[in-house]
Amino acid sequence: MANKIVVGAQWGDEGKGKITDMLAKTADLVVRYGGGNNAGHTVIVDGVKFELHLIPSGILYEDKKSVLGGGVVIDPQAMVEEMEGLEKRDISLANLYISNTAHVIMPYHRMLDALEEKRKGDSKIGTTGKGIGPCYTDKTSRRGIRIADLVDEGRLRSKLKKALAYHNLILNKVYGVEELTVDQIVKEYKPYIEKIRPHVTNTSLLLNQAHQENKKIFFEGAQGTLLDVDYGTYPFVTSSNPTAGGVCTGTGMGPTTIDDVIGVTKAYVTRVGAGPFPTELENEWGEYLREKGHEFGVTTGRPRRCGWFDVPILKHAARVNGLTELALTKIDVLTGLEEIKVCTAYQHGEEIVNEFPPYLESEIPYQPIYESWPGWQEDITNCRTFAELPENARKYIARLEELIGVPAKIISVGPGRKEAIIR
Ligand code: 2SA
Ligand code: GDP
Ligand code: MG
Repeated sequence: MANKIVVGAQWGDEGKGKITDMLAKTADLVVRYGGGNNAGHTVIVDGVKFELHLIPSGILYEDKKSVLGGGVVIDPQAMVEEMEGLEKRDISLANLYISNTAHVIMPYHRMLDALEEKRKGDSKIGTTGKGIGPCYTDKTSRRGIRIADLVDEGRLRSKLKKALAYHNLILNKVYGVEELTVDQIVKEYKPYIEKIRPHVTNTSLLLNQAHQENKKIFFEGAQGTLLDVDYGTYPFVTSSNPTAGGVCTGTGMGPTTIDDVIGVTKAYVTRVGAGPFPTELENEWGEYLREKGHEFGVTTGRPRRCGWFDVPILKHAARVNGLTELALTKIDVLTGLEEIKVCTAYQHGEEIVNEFPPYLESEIPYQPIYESWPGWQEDITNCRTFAELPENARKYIARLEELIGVPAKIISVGPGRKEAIIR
């Protein structure tokens, strides 16, 4: 019984939701291990679209357990809105489990996210504004409030009092904003707490017991490798570890319990938010990919920046995640192009750089070195075997596999659950 991680190999939005949903059919549990409602995972089942933010994509299967691990940060209001939205669409929440050690996003986290971005001006990160960074900051500063505290009013009040002693100073003295009170927050969160309470449990225990019983567990990554706080384009990153390493700390499962790591990558690259992006196309080709690929944020609606495929990024992702296979998505978006470019290395002044540099901010730009491949004109969305793909699409995929050194075992040719080639 193989336990698998589905991890974003680029800057997020690679199609992790779709791939998780597709593979979840064979899993018993689907688990989120990091991030929060900054994520937006799209799943299309029989033409019906679901946009998930906090709840694992496995929720769309009634018989799978959906688990939010301790590494996730949970905004109670967003959580309840998502739960109610699913219930309205007749999706059962009976198999939803929430870790008692996950940290809670408080109103002051959302406020600080917005205030800090505004203060940074031109050097802002371009966050989703959901309070993710300030919540993880409180976690590591040992000021955080966890789900186990949230569901115990006495503990919640005492922890809030301590947290507000700090945050009101910042809100009031630094930003000139009115102070928050414990009563105000408790009153606001009370209805959400009651809805969440029945789902709260020790998810590390639940997962390890499931593993002992040979159940199959899928870990659904949020964001992507280059948004990882350690292995991404720091400081233009999120505040968690979306990489495979985050699974262990984010779920309480040991590394020896994991068998496969699937790196999800688009056949081109997108990024939403600020920060370096060597292959970005700020021209009609970038516009073409954005329009044809519908590249707009699922959580914020922001237009995504688009560019050509970047091999050094994928080699980096293969290394830091220990990828065993690739899921190559949105290859259908490239249909119709005469020429497709692939960045194989960067020119940095006089130097040729073959590996993704840990520090991209430089006076001297990293200029992509491209090789060009001829495109194809045939519609590929109905292809279900590799052999059915046009010759130029097969050559493009084979070249990417050769350059990255990891096989593309899943090739997604459309957004729907069935639109894929499995090799
Ligand atoms: P944050 O809010 O603190 O995590 O933002 C920090 C950086 O992380 C990026 N980030 C994302 N990038 C891609 N997709 C994400 N989810 C949404 C989606 C994004 C949206 O699925 O489309 O709707 O805009 C996501 N979440 C965080 C963010 O852009 C910052 O660069
Ligand atoms: P995630 O955050 O990694 O789950 O990805 P998002 O849902 O944010 O963005 C991926 C988008 O691409 C969604 O709109 C998906 O429905 C869509 N998508 C996924 N795979 C494919 C594919 O192979 N082809 C096309 N055309 N769209 C896809
Ligand atoms: Mg997304």
